[in-house]
Amino acid sequence: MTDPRSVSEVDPTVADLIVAESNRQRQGIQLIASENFASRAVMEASGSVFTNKYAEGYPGRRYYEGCQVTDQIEQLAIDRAKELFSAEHANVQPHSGSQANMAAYFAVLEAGDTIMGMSLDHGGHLTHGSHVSFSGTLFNFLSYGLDPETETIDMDHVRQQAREHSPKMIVVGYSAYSRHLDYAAFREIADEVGALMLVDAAHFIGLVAGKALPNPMDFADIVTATTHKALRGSRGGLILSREEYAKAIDKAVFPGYQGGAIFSQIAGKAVAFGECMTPEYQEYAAQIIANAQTLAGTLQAGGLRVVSGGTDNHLMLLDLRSLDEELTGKEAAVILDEVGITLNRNAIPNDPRSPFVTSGLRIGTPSVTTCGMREGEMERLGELILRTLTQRDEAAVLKEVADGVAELVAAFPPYPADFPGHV
Ligand code: DSN
Repeated sequence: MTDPRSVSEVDPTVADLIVAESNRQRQGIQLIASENFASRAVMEASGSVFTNKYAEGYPGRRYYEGCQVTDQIEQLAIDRAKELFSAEHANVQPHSGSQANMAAYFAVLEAGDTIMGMSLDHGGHLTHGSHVSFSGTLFNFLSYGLDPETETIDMDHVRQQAREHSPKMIVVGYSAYSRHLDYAAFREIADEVGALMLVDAAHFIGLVAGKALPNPMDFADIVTATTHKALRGSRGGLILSREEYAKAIDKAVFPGYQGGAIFSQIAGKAVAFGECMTPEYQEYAAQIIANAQTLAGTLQAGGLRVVSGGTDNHLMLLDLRSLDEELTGKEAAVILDEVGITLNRNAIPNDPRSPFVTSGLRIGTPSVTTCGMREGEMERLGELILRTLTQRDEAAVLKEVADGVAELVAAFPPYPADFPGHV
């Protein structure tokens, strides 16, 4: 029999670290745009006995025996994903968003092919062609970005570049862009030049699931995503596609780029997809955007420039130079973390500073919305952020802000006090 003792009995060092992390998450305001608080049901499923099962292949076509139940959990996750996103095909095995992108690219392209994607420093993702990622070294990626005046995606440049270079694929999606994506225009350009259209919806797939944003599957050939951001599931990736790409995608995920899938995470994905089908989740998704818009408006009213002029989704990018030319993203993020507001520094478009320092901050509202915060709390939070940044040398002010943060988190905890892992 396996050791039946709990982690605190077997390994107090690890148990203490779990408690410390639980306390860190609960005792601060979590504003990292790619994070969330998963439900107890998601965590139970992703920490379940499915972690013990090896199963390469797909339901009904495995290379191992004993997959009767594993097949059911994977098929359930697939069926729910297809229903949720009106997709002809779903692959729930990718271990991460980056691996979902890698498998999707290699399912339909060859190394060296030309792809277009949004540049990392204008809000794209590492896997959209950055030279430090496999994407930029294995493919000929061409970048598009924002119009300097409007700070929205320069669709004229996208069209012109596509006509000039005839890419085989156009990648649409972001990790730090706050405006709507014009899927219809991207589709038209892709069709004109004979390119495939892939939407990397990792950041906003939860808002799509909650019907708060349009469904990219209505336009794209392939949609890649993660399941642990606004979607609030277990950690991992997802690929949705039209049926004609199904076989190639499945083959690229396994055996192309992964071995056995992680069935405990797939069980967590299945639970999360089920949660996303409820009216409560739809309300939650709409509230994420309402909260982001209120927070952005409060920060703008306080003199902080929001890149692109506002937000249509769950995130915003702040240009700190509008408050203080000397204030870097790194310094601002550290000071805010010290008063209990956790977010990440982020390059702003054409940032003169290095990616490690930056002139910007990125803020997202999925986690605070899970905690039940609404517009009133966003106004309060915006004031706390502004006070911290503008009066960062005044210890008494920072103490008041920390007290304000403590009041907010006490009123809006992510989990009940008796939640497993808490003490
Ligand atoms: N780049 C991560 C983020 O947006 O935080 C997600 O891959």
